[in-house]
Amino acid sequence: MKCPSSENGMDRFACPTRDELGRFLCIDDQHICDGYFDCPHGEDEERLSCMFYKSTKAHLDVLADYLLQWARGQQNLYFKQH
Ligand SMILES: [Ca+2]
Repeated sequence: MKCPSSENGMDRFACPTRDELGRFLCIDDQHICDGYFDCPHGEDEERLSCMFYKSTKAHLDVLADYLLQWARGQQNLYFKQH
């Protein structure tokens, strides 16, 4: 089950279970772990997967910051040398 991206290009995720009509629901990235049940059984607010999701996201943010700083450092080095 693959969800199409939303209009603004954000990733969307399919809930692991179907709703009462047998449909798979797609929810936006931002609706995961936002405190509201968006999946039929509230899987998007599952405590363990939220912990995993949040920590993964936090790690990615740290990594992105690091890469940004590294890239800036490389740029500074480049400008100093030339
Ligand atoms: Ca939610």
